[in-house]
Amino acid sequence: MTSDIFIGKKSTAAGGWGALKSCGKKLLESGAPLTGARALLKANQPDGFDCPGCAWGDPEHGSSFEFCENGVKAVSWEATDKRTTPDFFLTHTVSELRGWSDYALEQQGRLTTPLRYDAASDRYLATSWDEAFTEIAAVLNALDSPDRAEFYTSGRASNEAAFLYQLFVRLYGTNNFPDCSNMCHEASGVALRQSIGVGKGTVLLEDFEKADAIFVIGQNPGTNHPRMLGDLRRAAQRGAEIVVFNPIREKGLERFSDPQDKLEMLRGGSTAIATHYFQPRLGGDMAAVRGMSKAVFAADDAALAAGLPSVLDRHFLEAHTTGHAEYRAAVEATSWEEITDQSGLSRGEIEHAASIYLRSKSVICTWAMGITQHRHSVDTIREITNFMLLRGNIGRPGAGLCPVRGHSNVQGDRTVGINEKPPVDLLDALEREFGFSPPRKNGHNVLAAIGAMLDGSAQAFIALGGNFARATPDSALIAKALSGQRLTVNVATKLNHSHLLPGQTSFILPCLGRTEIDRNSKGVSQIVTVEDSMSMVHGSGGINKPASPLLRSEVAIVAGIAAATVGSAKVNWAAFSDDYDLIRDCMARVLPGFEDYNTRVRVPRGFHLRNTAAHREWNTPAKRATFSACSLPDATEHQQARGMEGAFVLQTFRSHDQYNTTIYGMDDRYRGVYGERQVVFINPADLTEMGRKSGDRVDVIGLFGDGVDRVARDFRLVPYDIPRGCVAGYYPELNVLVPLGSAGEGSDTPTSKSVLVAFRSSGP
Ligand SMILES: Nc1nc2c(c(=O)[nH]1)N[C@H]1C(S)=C(S)[C@@H](COP(=O)(O)OP(=O)(O)OC[C@H]3O[C@@H](n4cnc5c(=O)[nH]c(N)nc54)[C@H](O)[C@@H]3O)O[C@H]1N2
Ligand SMILES: Nc1nc2c(c(=O)[nH]1)N[C@H]1C(S)=C(S)[C@@H](COP(=O)(O)OP(=O)(O)OC[C@H]3O[C@@H](n4cnc5c(=O)[nH]c(N)nc54)[C@H](O)[C@@H]3O)O[C@H]1N2
Ligand SMILES: [Mo]
Repeated sequence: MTSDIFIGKKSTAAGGWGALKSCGKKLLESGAPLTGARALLKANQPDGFDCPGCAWGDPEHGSSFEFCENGVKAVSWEATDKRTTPDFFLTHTVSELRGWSDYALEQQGRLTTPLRYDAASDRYLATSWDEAFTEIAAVLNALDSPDRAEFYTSGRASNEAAFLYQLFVRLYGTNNFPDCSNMCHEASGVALRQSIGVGKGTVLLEDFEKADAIFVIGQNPGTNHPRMLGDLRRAAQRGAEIVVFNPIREKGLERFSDPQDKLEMLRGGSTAIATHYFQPRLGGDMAAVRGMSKAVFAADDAALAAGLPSVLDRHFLEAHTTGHAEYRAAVEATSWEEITDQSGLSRGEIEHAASIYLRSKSVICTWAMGITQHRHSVDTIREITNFMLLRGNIGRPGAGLCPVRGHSNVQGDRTVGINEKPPVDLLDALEREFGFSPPRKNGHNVLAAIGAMLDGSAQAFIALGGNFARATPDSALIAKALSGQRLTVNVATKLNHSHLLPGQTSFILPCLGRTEIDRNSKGVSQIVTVEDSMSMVHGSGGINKPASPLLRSEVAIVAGIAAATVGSAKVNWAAFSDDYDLIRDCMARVLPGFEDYNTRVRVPRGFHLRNTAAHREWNTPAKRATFSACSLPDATEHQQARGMEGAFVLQTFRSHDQYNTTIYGMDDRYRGVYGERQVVFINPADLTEMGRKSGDRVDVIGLFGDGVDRVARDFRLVPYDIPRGCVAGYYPELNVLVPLGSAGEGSDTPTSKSVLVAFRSSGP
């Protein structure tokens, strides 16, 4: 890697020719351009598969296909011709592979064969499915309590696989369901349930066609939800105001050329997305939103004093909410000094943002990880909800709350029962349908599971997808936790670092991806189902030939482990795995809103799961939308950093060339960084003040103050448009700095967007 070309030209607009060029390149690199291209035409189309890229909704009247550069990467990543065969494992020991990068491991291609770890040779060796299932069952059944096993889920698993998985685990006897959503949108679910009685967003895709203003807070859709840019672009073109809150100026939020718009592409044109761009400090959004509410209340006072109508939706507040007066008192008790210091925005900026809210009849607010991965995320999301309630912006067309989910089926997995705190109704329904007593005690989330693995109380770890070792905080401790297990099992499509920390008995079980044809014993191809961010549930059927004849579907693998472990007296696992319609028939009886499931997922675009709040029915204890009246956090990390010599607050985010822990390439085109991931974005004035310059190499040191040494070595400083005192760099390389002990209050989500750090020169 040459040392002086890593910062290059930033793209002038997201999408456009750069995106098309990148797509062609990805398809060619995948080694399967035809499979890839054919697959793309079927992504997010009624008779194709659900794109494994993100959870954004699909349009009602789609164009010939929903183009998306990062969808192309996700599809070609899976459709690659490369294979990680048993021969590969004969040539490389596990210790050697631990020294490889995330990128190099997944570059080896698709896993082809069930593998078992052989400690004597330190290698993974080919094994049979039967041996794997028998051994896994033997270890699970030898544990002295089912609560000693942890069952992780990553949000790509289909509804059918996830439903069978939770059924198996509950029959086995535990609710230990650490789930990727614990590290993702957990705070959204918790906060929304408290405020509006349902832990999901209230909008549909068509609401984006009707909104007068869309507030996009703490989210980078140009990279992580590119199809959302199309909806934002159409909204901007018809005059809706797009108001962005993001500490970093993200290219994808500024301008977008839609590769589906031939004229725009020919003219090299692009559409401005953000009409207003505010750059709060990290963790400053709750203060910013409170400031906007303060401005709204002031505008209301002024209107009433002038004999004009109230600017609040007083009828809605009266008929549908509780706690409004207490909230108003809390807002009035918060000074502008506190608000501006914590948000990092001026009073003028906040009042300007509030004026947009006030002149817009219908407002949508969307958010993602910039909001959910802080200590006070639950309070922040409740504050956003407060703000939206003031003018009745929930439960009518063109308005509402939209937490934009991450993994393509993370919302569905929760809906069908992957939940360490299961609702009583679900357990009762399982009991009725399958005739057993599910465990009633709450189980472990991600952080509790890690704690149990570290203190030895958990002894088995099974992962339905994902990359637990790299996605979680404090990477070094996680390595210890996983390798100390009696059993580790990873159901996966590609090799990753989690597989290289084997417990005493360890298996890698290779599965079909979503793009692949899944045939049953009669040769009939089966579909699975998924739920998107807008609660649309629809079918997904693969079209590519499986990467290896030995692969099994996630459903079949779960059924195999289950049959061997808990037997088939209560559940006919073999029948389920041979006919997913039978699983869906059970789901229809167990899950509310899933009636006629098999019929309704087969219509184009599927069906919508009814959202009570969207109909202004409030499932809260007060049976009303409930304001929260808490105070701002005492000191966010950026405020703490000010009192500490050389301290900064770091957020860990995604480059344009990665899918979580999967690294597609070394570039971050929209941010102008090429061929390098070990970078830290920093304000130029901070750089100068430290006596350093662009490209300097530094070690980043954690300042959590719990006595644990945390260092990320050899990172390069990149001057960037980011507030002073705030820095940013990529996940998962920086996860070594995220402390296990720092978690969201009420959500228990690692605080990946507010980590206290300092810099020192790196060694030679
Ligand atoms: N191509 C691609 N698509 C993906 C993924 C991927 O890795 N690659 N991951 C999927 C998953 S699982 C998820 S959860 C989503 C993630 O989607 P995002 O939430 O967009 O992901 P991040 O890259 O973490 O980006 C966080 C954004 O929030 C901003 N931010 C950080 N802290 C703050 C803050 O305190 N306040 C505000 N206002 N903004 C802040 C950052 O500057 C950044 O723009 O994307 C999903 N889709
Ligand atoms: N510091 C920091 N940490 C974070 C975050 C952050 O922003 N900053 N974000 C958090 C978030 S939002 C999330 S969602 C988590 C993600 O955590 P995970 O979901 O655990 O991680 P992924 O990187 O998505 O998992 C990638 C692996 O999944 C496997 N895989 C891919 N497709 C399939 C499939 O179809 N089936 C199966 N069985 N396996 C498959 C492949 O083997 C691949 O290596 O990370 C969290 N960690
Ligand atoms: Mo996520």
